[in-house]
This record gives sequence, structure tokens and C-alpha cells, in this order.
Amino acid sequence: MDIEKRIKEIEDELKITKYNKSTEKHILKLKARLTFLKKQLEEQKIREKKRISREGVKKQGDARVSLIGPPSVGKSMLFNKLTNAKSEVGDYAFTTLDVLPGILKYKGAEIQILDMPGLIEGAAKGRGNGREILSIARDSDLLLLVLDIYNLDLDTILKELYDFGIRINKRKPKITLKRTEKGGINIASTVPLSVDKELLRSMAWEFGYRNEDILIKEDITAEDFLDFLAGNRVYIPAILVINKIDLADENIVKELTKRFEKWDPVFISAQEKYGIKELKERMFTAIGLIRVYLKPQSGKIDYDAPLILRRGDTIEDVCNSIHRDFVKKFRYAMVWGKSAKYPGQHVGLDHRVEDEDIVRLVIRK
Ligand SMILES: Nc1nc2c(ncn2[C@@H]2O[C@H](COP(=O)(O)OP(=O)(O)OP(=O)(O)O)[C@@H](O)[C@H]2O)c(=O)[nH]1
Ligand SMILES: [Mg+2]
Repeated sequence: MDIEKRIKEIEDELKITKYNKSTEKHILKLKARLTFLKKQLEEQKIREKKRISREGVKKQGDARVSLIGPPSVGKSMLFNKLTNAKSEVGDYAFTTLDVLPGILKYKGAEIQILDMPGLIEGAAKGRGNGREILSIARDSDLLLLVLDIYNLDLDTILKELYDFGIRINKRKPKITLKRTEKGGINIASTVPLSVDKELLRSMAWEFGYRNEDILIKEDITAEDFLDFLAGNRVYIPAILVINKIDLADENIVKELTKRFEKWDPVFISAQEKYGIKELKERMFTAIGLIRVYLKPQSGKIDYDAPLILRRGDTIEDVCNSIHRDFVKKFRYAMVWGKSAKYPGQHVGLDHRVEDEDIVRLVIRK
């Protein structure tokens, strides 16, 4: 008989067995067997070399968010509360074995959420389909690092992400490199550096460089420089989410707030739908999504259908998100809202828009 069925049977038996002196030993035995079977199931699932294909997870919507965390912390339950899709929830590790996409609609944006199998120690080396999970994580606009009050092992998750070249809540270091004919490796910087330039030079040498000008435009660590040399690092924002808060008292929340201070975690109960609203808002901001409303020549603004753009986007991006001919026909734009100096300001293609701006595009006929 398969393990999952045996687990179910024991759980059913435990449910109907009343606890008293005569059943005490039997119950303990059942619990021991249950624990053993769950552990076996866990190992079996890790061993099963079920390949996760990337075909099932085509990019969709305005952004992609991946749920990353250890097994059983409630990723799937959270996924079910965030999206229109349904993922299996179970009280044993590795309930989720595949990557499952769903869509969250929020403030007019469509955000693709990916439910993932649990990430375990050794993932970056391939344990538990880790490399497949991490390569999808690499290709995300935001990571939700999900823990629960029983499993707060953030370090393992961070280490696996790091080992796979994923840098969290960091910008790409501002360094440029130019190959030269001769003259060796030159390291220059526009700001004072707290790391020894000679060290950086020898690192570049070890990396195989011989004649290049390297210009560093901000203070960096040797680690940052290594990332620059390696080149294949990705820089992704992440939000720490701590689940199952329905089972915690106030003191635990206080303690965890302090312990994870620099993360400013979002405390949620996926089961009780607590904290989900705040989480959605934090996601929207962390991805850098903004809404722009178009003001048509005649008629009303459709506030239910904003253009979804990214922080830093310009009027040119507004044009391109409507039609690629718009830039060619562009004369000027009028802007109302946070980015406008005064209501209806006339601006050009390079003007940066902000969240909830209203834009009218004036184009040549
Ligand atoms: N009390 C409580 N239990 C929860 C909550 N969220 C999830 N659970 C329970 O935690 C267990 C694991 O939930 P899943 O959603 O399957 O966890 P997962 O992280 O997807 O697990 P894997 O797919 O195995 O990695 C289930 O028994 C859920 O009922 C919560 O907010 N509160
Ligand atoms: Mg799951």
C-alpha cells in the first residue's frame, strides 16, 4: 500500500480513537508510526526525480512573483488565498511537487504568482528539484520568502538563493568595464572605496582579465566585485512573510518583529486570511508597479483600466504600451498628478510618470 494511504488511515484512526488509560499506548504507537511514515514520505518525495518543466509556467501578466520557503509553511494555502487557482494543501512536507501558476488581480494589475515545492538545504546543488525551483525564482520580479512560526530558518533559504546567484534586496553594483589594447588592469573609482584596489585588481587578474579599464561608481565590497566579475547574478526584491500567526500570541509577534527587524516582515495567517491585504499592497510597491490613467480626447477616464507600468517609466513607455506607432506620431503629452509640476503640464517623451498620474497623449494625425 502506498505511504500516503497509510498515513491517511492512521490519521483517521487517531481521530476516532478516544484517549484514555487503555488506549494510551496504542495512540502513542500510532503517532510514532505516523511520524515515521511522514518522514518516509518526505524522503520518497525528495528522491522522486520528477522533473519540473518550465513549459507549464509561461510568463503571464504584468509581473511574476514566486513563493519560496521551506516545506509545509503554508505556501500553497497562501497561493490559494492570493490567486484564482487552486493548489493542494497538506500537513506533510512536499505536498506541492510542481510549479503552479495563478493570477492575482490587484489595482488593475495582473500579477502571476507561482506556487513552488519547498526549498530545502542543498537545493542549489539539485536536492529536491532545487535547481529547477531556483531557476524559476531567478526569473521573477519579486520573491515572497515564506516561513511560519514553527520554521524560521531563513538562513538556509538565503544561502540556497545566494549559492544560485540570486541577490536579494540589492541593486546591481555600479561598475563598468572597458577592454583596452594594452596597459594592464586599471581600477578607478568616482567615490572613495573602503576595499583595497590592489585586491580588486588581483581578483580581476585571477578571473582572466589582462587589459581593461574598470570604473567603480559606488562604494562596494569585495563580494560585490566578485558578483560583477561573475556577471550572471540577478538582483531581485524580496518580502519576508511569516505565516500561521493565528497560532502565535502577541509576545511571539513582538519577538519576531525584533529578530527580523531589517526585513520588516509581513505577519499573516493564510488560513484566517489575516494580513493578506497588507501583503498585496507591499507586493505592488516592492515590484515597483505604478498605474497611469489615460485621458481620452473626449469621454471619461476609465479608472478601472489603468496602464500598468514600472517605477521609473516615462511617457515613451506609456506610448509603447499602447501602440508602437505612438512614439513616431507623438507631439506632446499633458500630465496631471504626482509627476506634474502643475495640472496639465506639457511634457515630452522622457518625462517620468508616477503612480496614479493621468496622461493625455497628443499625437499627429
Ligand atoms: N494554523 C494555520 N495552519 C496553516 C496556515 N497556513 C497553512 N496551514 C497548514 O499548514 C500545512 C501546510 O500547508 P501547505 O499550504 O500545504 O504548505 P506548503 O508550504 O505549500 O507545503 P509544501 O507544498 O509541502 O512545501 C497544512 O496543514 C495547512 O492547513 C495558517 O495560516 N494557519
Ligand atoms: Mg505546497
